[in-house]
Amino acid sequence: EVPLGDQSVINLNHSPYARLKGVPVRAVTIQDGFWERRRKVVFERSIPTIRKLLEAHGYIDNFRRLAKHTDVPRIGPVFTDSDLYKWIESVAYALESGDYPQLRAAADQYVDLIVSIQEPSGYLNTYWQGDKASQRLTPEAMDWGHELYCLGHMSHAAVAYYRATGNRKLLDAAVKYADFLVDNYGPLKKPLLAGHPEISMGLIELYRTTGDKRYLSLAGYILNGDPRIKRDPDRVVYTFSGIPFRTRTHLEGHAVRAMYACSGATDYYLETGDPQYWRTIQTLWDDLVTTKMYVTGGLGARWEGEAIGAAYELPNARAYAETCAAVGSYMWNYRMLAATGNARYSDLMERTLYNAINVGMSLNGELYCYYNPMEFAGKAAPNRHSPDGKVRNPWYNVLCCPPNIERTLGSLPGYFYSISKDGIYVHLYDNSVLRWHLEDGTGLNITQKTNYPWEGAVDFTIDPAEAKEFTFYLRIPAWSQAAKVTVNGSPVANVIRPGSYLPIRRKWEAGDMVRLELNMTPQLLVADPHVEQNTRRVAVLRGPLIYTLEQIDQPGVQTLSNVSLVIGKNPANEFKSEFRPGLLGGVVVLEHPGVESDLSHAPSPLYQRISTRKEAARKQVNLTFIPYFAWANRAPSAMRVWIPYSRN
Ligand code: FUB
Ligand code: ZN
Repeated sequence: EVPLGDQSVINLNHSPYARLKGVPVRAVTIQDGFWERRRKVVFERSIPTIRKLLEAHGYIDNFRRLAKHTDVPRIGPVFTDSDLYKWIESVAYALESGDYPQLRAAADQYVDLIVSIQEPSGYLNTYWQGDKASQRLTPEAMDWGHELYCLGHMSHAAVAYYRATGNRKLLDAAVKYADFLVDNYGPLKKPLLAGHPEISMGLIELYRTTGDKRYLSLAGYILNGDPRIKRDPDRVVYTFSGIPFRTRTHLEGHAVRAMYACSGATDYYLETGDPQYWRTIQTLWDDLVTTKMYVTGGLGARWEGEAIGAAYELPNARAYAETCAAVGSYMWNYRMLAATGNARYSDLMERTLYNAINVGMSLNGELYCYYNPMEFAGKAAPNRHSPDGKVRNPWYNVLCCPPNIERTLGSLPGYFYSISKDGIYVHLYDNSVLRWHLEDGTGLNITQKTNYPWEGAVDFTIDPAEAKEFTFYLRIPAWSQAAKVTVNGSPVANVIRPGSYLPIRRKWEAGDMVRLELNMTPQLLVADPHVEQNTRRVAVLRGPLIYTLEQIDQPGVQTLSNVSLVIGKNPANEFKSEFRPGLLGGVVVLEHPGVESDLSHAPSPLYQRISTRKEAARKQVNLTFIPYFAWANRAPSAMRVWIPYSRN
């Protein structure tokens, strides 16, 4: 049995540079509400169906063929082992929140299968064992072969499964594999290279779990790159590895790789306090939020190379915005939050979680987005993710995204609170009960009652085991102007600053009540003028949710792309918000007046003098916005996040 205190998503209990420590995933019970409904879908539909599909597509047989020494060919891309590892990690988190005997039995079996193919040396990888053994862990293979990437995911699964169940078979296997690397690779031995830098996060969590510092050193060595391996400059960009991490000045290359590298580097900082790492990480974070991020929190502008793209290159229809990149950003921001206690990171986590990650799984939990456009024409051309151009699909040969969503939503209770030296931080709002304790061991329960994110009021009951002075840090999201906070009915004396944690320090007694009221007035967002596609366009935000127009909700509109919003002096007040229980599982929709231009007249010249152009006829329309995460859950329909506007 792993001590409960060590069962957080990442165990920062002994991390010297972590200002905030996690709470165990098991310490928070999320109750019926927004996230519990999504998580039920994950546990009851998504995880079981992905298991069936992993079986049906032969990804588990890749292990069985080695276990049974058969000649059947290996199936799928080089990194399919990681899909099973992420699936096991998701099951581990499900087990932190409930009993899922079938999932547990299946995961136990898969763990036995996995460890059964481990070589005596410790090496374990279905692609590189057998006939390819002689080519593995060479600089060429490590560049694209995902050997270390798979070990990284194996480590996460192993640690999570060990924490959730006490079963350490997979952990022992991950340790054996890591030991093999430590014994044979590194500064004075053979060189290593991470073609996908997931490995550093995995090794550091292995260090946190075992206390073996060699894994931390190995992670640092990999983050530094080994100068003995000469790299093609393009690959240095694409893989976000192979040169010292601390020399990076901007985000570039493959978006998921960059986010995993930044997460691993922040883990390294949390353990070592290396100031050069900290400077680099901050520079890269600023680069993300000032020039390279979609309004949903997603990132990765380009289909080519699944790449981040240049500053302000944020196309709407062509957005790639892989779901995994959003998951990577969420993980990175959680680590930044732990290092600083700064609400700008938890604000971004919230934005990313509700929008860029949440959109990745359909409402029924069986279809997934790999790429996440901000605009959609109603149908897409066949593409590498879908032969019929569908945005949501049950299966992808490159299956990275679905289990990434599963493990994130599975582990969600672990992200609600953090413990600091002087009290407790609350990051996320939803119906829930925390049963944990302060740093000095004083028992503390906190209950949240809310209808968030549809309504902005959250009621907390604070129940310390004995009357105790400590600080309750309440996140005031940057999107909420004029938030109100009361304690036992009286307004707090502090100035309430959006985008910060409100520290409420007092002697708390059992039954104390805190009420947070956030301002849910819809807001219109504009983009930096350098984002050319969004010139004279607005996006709609209400609470943590980005909204969008789907053609299917606009009966009076002929063509969604001809629509614009007509905004007055105080645009926010012109929205009508309404909860529709029967729509998309129950969502607040926003209605706003707009116009549709009639551009259906006979073709006009491609170019003409402005004086000869006829103004298109315009008709008034009522526009209905739905939350972005819920789009593409009905019949195929055009969609738009950024809407042109005119002033009335
Ligand atoms: O390379 C492994 C995963 O597959 C990446 O993280 C995804 O972007 C996809 O390419
Ligand atoms: Zn992915």
